[in-house]
Parts: sequence; structure tokens; C-alpha cells
Amino acid sequence: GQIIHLADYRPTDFVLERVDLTFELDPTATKIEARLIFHRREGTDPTAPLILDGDELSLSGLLIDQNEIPAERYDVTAEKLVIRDLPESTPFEVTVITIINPEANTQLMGLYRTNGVYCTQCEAEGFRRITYFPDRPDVLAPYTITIIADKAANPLLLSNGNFLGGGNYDEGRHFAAWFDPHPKPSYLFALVAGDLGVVEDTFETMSGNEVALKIYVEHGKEPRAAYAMDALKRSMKWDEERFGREYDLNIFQIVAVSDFNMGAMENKGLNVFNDKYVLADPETATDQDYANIEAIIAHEYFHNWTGNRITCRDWFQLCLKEGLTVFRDHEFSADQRSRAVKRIAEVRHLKAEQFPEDAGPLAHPVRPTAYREINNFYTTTVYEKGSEVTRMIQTVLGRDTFKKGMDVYFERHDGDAATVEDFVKCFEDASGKDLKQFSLWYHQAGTPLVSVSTAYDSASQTFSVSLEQTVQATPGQPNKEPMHIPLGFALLLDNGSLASASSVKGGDVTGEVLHLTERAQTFTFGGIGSRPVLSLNRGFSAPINLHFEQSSTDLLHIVRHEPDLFARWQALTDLALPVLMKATRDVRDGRQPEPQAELIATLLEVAADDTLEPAFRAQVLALPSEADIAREFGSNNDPDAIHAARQGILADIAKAGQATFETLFTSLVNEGDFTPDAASAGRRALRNAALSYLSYLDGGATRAAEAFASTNNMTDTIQALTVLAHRFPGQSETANALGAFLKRFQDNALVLDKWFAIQATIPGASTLARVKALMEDPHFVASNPNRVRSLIGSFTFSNPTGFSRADGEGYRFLAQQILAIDPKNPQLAARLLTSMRSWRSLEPSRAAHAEAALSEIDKALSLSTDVRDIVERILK
Ligand code: B3K
Ligand code: ZN
Repeated sequence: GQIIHLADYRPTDFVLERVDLTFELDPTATKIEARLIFHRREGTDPTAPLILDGDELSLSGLLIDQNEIPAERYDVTAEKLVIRDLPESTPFEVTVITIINPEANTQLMGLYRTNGVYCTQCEAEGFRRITYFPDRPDVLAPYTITIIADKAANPLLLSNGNFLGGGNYDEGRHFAAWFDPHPKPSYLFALVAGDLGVVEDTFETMSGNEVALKIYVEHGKEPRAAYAMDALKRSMKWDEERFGREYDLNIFQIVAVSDFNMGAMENKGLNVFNDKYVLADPETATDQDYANIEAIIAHEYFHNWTGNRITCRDWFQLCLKEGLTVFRDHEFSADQRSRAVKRIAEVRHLKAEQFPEDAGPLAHPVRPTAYREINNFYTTTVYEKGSEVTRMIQTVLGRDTFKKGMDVYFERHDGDAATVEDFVKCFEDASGKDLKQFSLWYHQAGTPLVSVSTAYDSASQTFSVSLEQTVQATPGQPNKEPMHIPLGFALLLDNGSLASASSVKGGDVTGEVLHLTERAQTFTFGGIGSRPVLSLNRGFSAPINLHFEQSSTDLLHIVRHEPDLFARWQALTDLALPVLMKATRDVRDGRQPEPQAELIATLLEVAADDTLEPAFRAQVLALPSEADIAREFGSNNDPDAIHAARQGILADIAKAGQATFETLFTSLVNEGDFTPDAASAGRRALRNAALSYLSYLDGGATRAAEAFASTNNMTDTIQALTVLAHRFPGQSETANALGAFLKRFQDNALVLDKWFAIQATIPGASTLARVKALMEDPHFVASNPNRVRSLIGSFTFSNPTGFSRADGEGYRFLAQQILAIDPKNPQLAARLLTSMRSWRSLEPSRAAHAEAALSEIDKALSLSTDVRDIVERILK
């Protein structure tokens, strides 16, 4: 694959007016007749040929206006169909007939079969695996779809839009026709056919239209779709209330399938979901599963406006729909749950996934300018940093003006394939502000580092804050411009109240936001009667690293007095990280780590504070992860030292807090039936955090085994099983519990995924052997992406001591797996390979092993473009 550049964008020579597709479904030879009406775009070369994309297609017919095209007027190659001598000014109809083999489609792109169900995935470039087509997001048309199939095997025939009608044919076949009036790009096309159960409901939109809601799942699993349906209705209501966006067809359908490369897909009116993000009940789903379902159902639904009604001009603009839609789903979840706890979880995720990407060889801007394989750009930078950039627009303009800008965007660009520049312009027009410097957030890769120092002068009653920003070089971007960084802040006084300055000099401050726009800038606040404590980047207003050597006294002041819970959590993290790093250095250098009375006392104070919500206390007790510590070091990492140091501190906390943890564990039992609401989930989280600490004390395994045996919901079951497996991997309690769990849930694929993941994340060098053995287990299904991710992905992404074992065997194992998976499913292989993205930050001997394993992959002769692209960028 060659490199595609944003600068080369130009519109197509032909305008597509209408699409009419007929599918004759067959497991190994499906026939597709595509009738496409085009006209030549005004002002383009009247001799230009029509160029259509294709991939692994067999062409069995080609006509213009119903007449066969003579062979000398067209060429077919592996990737293109080129047709010449087309009419200069009149519209014409091209008929393309192709034959494809859904059963043989292991890439899960285009039309494929999963558990006997026909299903499609077209984003980004899967439609070209169905028929020859201008397969790019700026070609929009209304679609009419006819599906013909065997009725007994496929009672259900679904596509986008509204149902037109259907009927029976001879030989046991039947057909259904669908029409989607909203012009859409091919990546939003979907077809599903098979035999599935359905859960139905209705929604009345704000202008009184009734929408039929249907969620299709495997027969027998209908009760497990109730929560997804509830989340869907709440999402539809929320988008009306918050953004004035109403649904626009008379039916909205979701299909859950078990083989899917990602989470879900927002096809117009017919979302296709990984069943992991649809199916839930108390017995089989954790609180995290419920939260994920709610967020992803909302995300895909919100795409109906941000993605579908307004789509992307080209794939460089991916963040236009993804970053914006993640922001919308974050806001939705924050409104449904606890805003502060949701924000903590978002920032944890951003720092764990996006910061390492931005600091390593795969760093790219939120709006990239070149790619080789677009599937490799569905990244946390495009999604999560893209969301943070949208959030910053709201922070810079204020919530009301942001809403006005969104209204302008929906009004101005409905029906368009738009760009990031179009989007930003709407906010400039709504606010009258120039967002040129702000837009660097879309164009400059890398996480800015802001260094802070403060000074208080009692004579002049001024408090000054000096800030300096730098952004490190990233691939292709050696030099960076200063960015506009909106920093939420508060000045906390001794008595816990907030100071309000009588004047500000040195820069722009609006409300509670300080705008850093220069490379170095000092803000001076006047009328401050006593030395305040600065709380900076409140709510994580900007996705940056802060270098601010705040005293532990000041941090403790924030922990106790900040009205903003997120800022309290941030301050606790800032207290804990240096302690964990110091302990890591001690372990590495063979010293005994010092006791950490102050940190431990503070954590226990928060843990026992019943005025704070349990979910927040659970987040605090989780401490920074091993990956957080590694990221903070940035280089020369030894995962074993990090693990040992962190375990030592956890054990110290457990000892000091035994009484507190006993109380939490016994008192936080939810009364009555299980409910997945945020408050109940928070109590479970805190109780399980206590259980985890208690495992460091005498009788820990017995207690965890008892907890495991007495749970009535999957959250508690998984937490107890994780404690057993991770803390006592070799003990009989663990073997018994793993065995009992397998026996009970062996018929439930999604629960089995958890069984594999727990074992794959057992710390230590011996887990590799366990992972290899589990690959031979009859329950391991190599063709199922969820299963591969749960075993191999959990191991490589979430088990630092197991994967990065000192002898490099973990990396060699991954290289073998990549080479085995790539020929069948390149997207899955490429995604797994990104678990190596931080290899250069390892200590030299592990880094050498990692490089050698990567070179093994690089040397392979027939890599997919997906893996080729990642391995070359990662090694560069
Ligand atoms: N838009 C899809 C992702 C498609 C990934 C293609 N490799 C799901 C989502 O972001 O909502
Ligand atoms: Zn999305």
C-alpha cells in the first residue's frame, strides 16, 4: 500500500445520484447486482474515466444503461475497475454484477458470516469487498436494497432505512426491500440476514414521530438485551434535550453478533454490535460491562447526527465524527452517572492509552495528514484526544456558546461531508473568537508539558503563576508552535474557601479558566490576602502533563478542601506517584523501600470518609497502576521492579488499614436484588477494593474464596476470582474457583472471555506458559476476535511482568501470534501489535529483545498493509 496524503484530496469526477443493490445471498457464492446512476461533475475533464474501487471481487457482468460494455472500454485490476468513453453530460446507469464468498471472509470486512448470520462491516473500506464502487466518504447517495435468500435459514432480511416490503419467491426463497432516503457514504451501508430473536420497543420523538426500536440477538438471549434497550431510549431522549437532535427514520435497529473486529458500527438505522456491548444480566455482566453497554449504545446512536447526517469529507477528518461523538457519549454518561467519577475514569483511560501513543513511535495528530492503512488510525488519539479537543472548545467558549456553535454546525452542514476546518469555523462564527492557535490541537501531535511555579508576595498581596509549555518532537514534526492551553484553576485559602482576585495581569483569564497561549507566561493575581494553594488543570481541562513540584502540604490541602472531586483525585495521584517511583528505584537498586506513613494515612482517611461517594473512594484506593508508574518514568523501565514496589506499598496500606477495610467489606453489602445503577456499582467497587487489600493479610485466600462462593452477581464474582488468581495463583482455592467458574459458564462466550483474561493477567514470568496452554484449551477459538483479545490481548496489553519478562519470550510469543493471525485477520493482528508501542521506554536488555522480535515480524515477506505499516513505524 502506498501513502495517501491529505494534500492530494480532490472531489470525484462523477457525482453518484442513486444506488440500487440486489443481493442473492448464498454462503459461498453471493451475487450482488449494483445499479449506480452517475453524472459527470460540472467543470471536470469530459474524457475522464470512471474509476471504481474493488477488493477480492469476481466481476461477472458490467453494463451501461442496460447494454453490455465491450471489453475494450474497461479494465479490471486487483483494486480498480476503470470504465472509459462515458457520456459527457447526461446521467447514465452502470450495472455491476459481482460474486463474493461470505463464508471465506475471515477479515470480517465486507459481507461475512458469523454463527450462521450474514453480516457486513464496511467502515472504513469494506464496501469495495461487496461491489465495485467509489468507496470514499464524500460520495453520498440514497440507497434502495433488495435482499433475496432462503427463507427457512434467513427469516430476517435487514438493511438501512425504512422497510419497503417483501414477499415469497419459489423454491423456499423470499425477499425484502429497504429504502434509505438519507444520502449516505458506502461505509454506512449494512446488511444482516439470518435467524435471530428480537426485543422490541418504541420511542416517541420530540416532534411526535413514533420510532420502532428493535434489538436482534441469538434466540434465547432476548432477556439479556433489556439493558441495551433502556440505554438506547435514554440516549435518544438525551440527544433531544442536550443537542436538539431528533431521530429521522421510522425504525432503528441493532444487531448483536459474536464475531466482530471492534466494539460496534453506526450504520444508518442499522447498527451492528459486538454482542459484548449489548448482552447483560446480573449473573453474567459486571458493572463495567453495564457502563460500557450504556456508553457504546449511546455512542453509535449519537453518530446518527455526528457521523451520518454530517459525515467526513475524507478519512483524514475521522476525528470530526469520532472525537466529537466520544465527547457526546462522555457527556451522556456523566449525566447518567457521577460526573466526577466518570471524569476520573476518562482521564485514567486517556493517560493509560493515549498518552503512551502520543509519546511513542505511533504518535500522530488528531487530524493526521498522511496514512498508509486507514484502519490503523482508529486510535485513542483520534477518539479520546479528539474528544478532549472538543471538550476544550467548550471550555474556551463556555457551555452556552459551545451549544450555539453546535447548532450552527448542524444547521450549516446537515447532509455534507465536512472537514475539521468547517467544524472549527462554526465555533468561530458563533463566538466571534479566532480559533487559529487553538486549532493546533488538531495538527500538532504530542502531549504538551506545562511547567509551573508560583510565588506569593504578602506586601503587594499578589500571587503569581509562571507557566512554560513545551511539546516534544513527534514523528514528522520536529518543531512545535506554542498552543492555546485552557487551564481550569482555583486558588484555595486556608479555611478551604476560594480566593477571588481583584485583578489579573499577564494573560487572559475567563471565569475559572486561565488561558496559556505563549511559550512562557506569568499570570499575576491581585488582592490576595494570604498565600493560596493553586489547584491547576481542574477537571483535566487540558490533556497535558503538568510539572509542578507542589509540596505534600499543599497537595493534602487540595485533597481535603477542593470542592472539585476530580482535582482531589488528581492531588492524591500526585502524592502517590513520587512515592511509588521512589520505591521502584529502591527495589531496583536493592534497597529496602521506606515506610510511607503520610500517604497511607491520607488514603485511609479518604477510604473511611463516608461523606465521599463510594465510587470515588474506590478510584482513590486503586492507586496509580504499574503502567502509570512506567509512563511517569518514561525510560529505562523495569516492570518487575515496578510491580514489586507497588505490591509492597499495597501490603503496607493493607496492614495499616485492616480495621477500615474489614468495616468496608462487611458494611457495604447491597440490600435486595441486584441493580446496575451507579450508586450500587460504587458500593460494590469500594467493597471489592477492600477485599483486594484484605488479601494481603492473614487468611486472604480463604476470605477471597468465601467471597467467591457467596456472590449473587458477576461483578463480585469476577473481583473475588481476580484476587484469588492474581494474588494466589498456585493455591488450591484458585484452581477450585477457576474450575467452578468454567463449569458454570462454559456455554457463555462472553463470560468465558473473562475467565481467559483473568488468567492472562496473572503477574509474573510463568503466565506465558499458562497462556500457551490456554491456547490449546478446547474453549479457545482462534477465529473469534473477542477470544483472541481476551487471552492474547489481555496478556500483551495488561500484563507488564508477564509479557515483558526479562528473557524476551513474551515478545517472541507475540511475534509468532502476529504472523499467525495476520493472514486471516490483519486488523486484529495490527491492533495486537500496538501493544509494543512503548518498547523503547524499557530498560536496555528488554528493549533489545523487543526490537529483535519486531524485526522478526518486519522480515516476513507477505505481511498485510495493516501490520506492515505498524511494524515499520514502531521500529523507526
Ligand atoms: N465507526 C466505527 C469504527 C470503525 C472502525 C473501522 N476499522 C465504530 C465507532 O467508532 O463508533
Ligand atoms: Zn464512533
